[in-house]
Amino acid sequence: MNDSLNLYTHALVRPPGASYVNALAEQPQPIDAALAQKQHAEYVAALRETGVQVEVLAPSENFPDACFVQDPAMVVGGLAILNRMGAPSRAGETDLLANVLRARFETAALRAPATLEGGDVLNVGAALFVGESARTNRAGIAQLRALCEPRGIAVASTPVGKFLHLLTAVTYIGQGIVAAHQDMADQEWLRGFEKVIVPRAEAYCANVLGIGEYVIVPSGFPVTTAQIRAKGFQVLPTPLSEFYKADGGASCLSLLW
Ligand code: CIR
Repeated sequence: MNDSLNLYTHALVRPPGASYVNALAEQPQPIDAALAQKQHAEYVAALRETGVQVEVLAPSENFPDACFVQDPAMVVGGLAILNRMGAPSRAGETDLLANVLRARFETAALRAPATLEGGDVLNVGAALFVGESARTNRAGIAQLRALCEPRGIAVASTPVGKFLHLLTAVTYIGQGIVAAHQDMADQEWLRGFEKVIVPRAEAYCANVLGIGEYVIVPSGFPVTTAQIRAKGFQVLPTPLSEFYKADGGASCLSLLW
């Protein structure tokens, strides 16, 4: 089993704009855009505390969900992959990131009929586990596999069931340890991992962001936070209530490499 840390050095982020109040949400509730912007700034401060270099992109008013930069593109094995979003309202977000990534990386774009969002990709270093979800289809997973396997990165897939994305329910915090929602933790494909089991009452805290020895977690989830701390990680609790309202968590707000 892989026991490495998530050794990222760079993060791209995009603060929410005023249009963020119209973000997609499974159970919509009023969003405070100004508070979301303040929380995003605190999140950027937490990212900087981990030591990564953070590039802050301009907010997008045309795409209310564009702060969730994890979804439209990702960097794997030195290749920037331009995803094809499963949510129609988010389709244009990939183009917003394409030039930023083309300036730095070789790029490859997924093609129709593929759909794949970065929130469905659990990166554990030498392998990716990809969720088959309402946003990510089999063609997307097959195209991702064709790009990754020649680069020595294995791609396995798993259904995400009731969750929006795979990372809604399970995230890799490093050293062979995942944070896994209690309803996901028994899955066969997670057998080789040590687990922080996230109780249903703290479900939002299954989506955490491990960077080196640090883990950014949403504030307000003491049971999960204590378990992660007990594994020896430096925990950075960060208020994310306004992102919770739009089904986005700590990992969704960064595109890392
Ligand atoms: C959406 O429904 O697409 C956004 N409101 C939330 C995206 C969260 N992203 C993620 O889990 N990677």
